[in-house]
Amino acid sequence: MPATAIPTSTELLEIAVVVAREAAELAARRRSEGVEVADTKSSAVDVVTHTDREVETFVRGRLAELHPGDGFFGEEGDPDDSTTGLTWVVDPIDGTVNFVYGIPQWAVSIAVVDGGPDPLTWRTLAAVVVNPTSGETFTASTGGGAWLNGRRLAVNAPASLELSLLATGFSYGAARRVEHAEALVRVVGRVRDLRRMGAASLDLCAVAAGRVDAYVERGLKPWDHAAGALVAAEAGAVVRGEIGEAPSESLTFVAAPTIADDLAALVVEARI
Ligand code: LIP
Repeated sequence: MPATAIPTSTELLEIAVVVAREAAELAARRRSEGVEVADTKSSAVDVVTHTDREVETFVRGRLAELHPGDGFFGEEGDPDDSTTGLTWVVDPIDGTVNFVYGIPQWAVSIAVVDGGPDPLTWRTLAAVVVNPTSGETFTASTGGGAWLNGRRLAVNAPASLELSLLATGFSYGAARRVEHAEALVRVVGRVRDLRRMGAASLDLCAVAAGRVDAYVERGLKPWDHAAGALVAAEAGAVVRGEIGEAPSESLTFVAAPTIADDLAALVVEARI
C-alpha cells in the first residue's frame, strides 16, 4: 500500500490483528514465566507490570514499522502525535490485576481512530481485542460488523431489565469503589445479576457476544474502552457515554437495545 494512500478500515484491521496476536503471544509467554509488578500508579492497587511496559513498547514499534506516521496513545508511555490523521489507541494488558493474579480474563486491546487522542471526538475505524488465555480474537471495523474467531456477533435481546445480566467494574480508588458499590445496592435487585470480570475490553466484547446484556462503568481510560466499544457497537449495542456523548472517563454505557432506555433510567435513579 503506498505510504500516501488512505487505508481502508479493513486494511487497518488486518494490521491491528497481526500486531495484537504477536503482542498476545509475548504477554502469554511472560505470564507463564512469572509476572512482577514494576510500579504503582493512581493508588497502591493500580499496578503496572514489566510486561505491560514491554508489550506496549513492542506494539508501538510494530505499528511504527507497519504504518509510519500514525499517532500512538497507550496506557503506559507518552503519546506520539499523528502526521497521518490516524491514532492507535492501545491497552497492552487490559485486566492487569487479573494478569498479575493469573486469572484468565485479560486482553491486548488495540483500536485505530481517525483523529487525535480524544474519545469525545475521535472516530474508531477498526478494533481488535485478544484474550490470549482463551484464544479468542474479537474484531470489528466500521460498517464491517463484529466477529469472534470468524463468527459474526450480535447482542442479546433481553425481554426486560429484570432479566438482564449487567457487567460493571470498579475504580482503583477506594472511595470511588465504595460509592459505586453503594449505587450497585440500588441496582442489584432490579436486574438478573451482576458480573465484575475485571477487564473492560473483554466486558464490552461480552456484550457484543451476548454473554452479558449490558456494561456500565465510570472512570475508564480511553484505552480501556476504545476497541471494545467498536466491537459492541458493530454487534448492535447502544454505545455511549453521558447522554449524547461518546464513551469517556465520565461514563461508559453499553447495552442491548431492548433494555437501553430502562437501564439509562436506572443509572440515573441509582446514582451510578
Ligand atoms: C481496568 C479495566 C477494568 C476497570 C479497572 C481498570 P487496566 O483496566 O479493564 O474494567 O474496572 O479499574 O481500569 O487497569 O487493567 O488496564
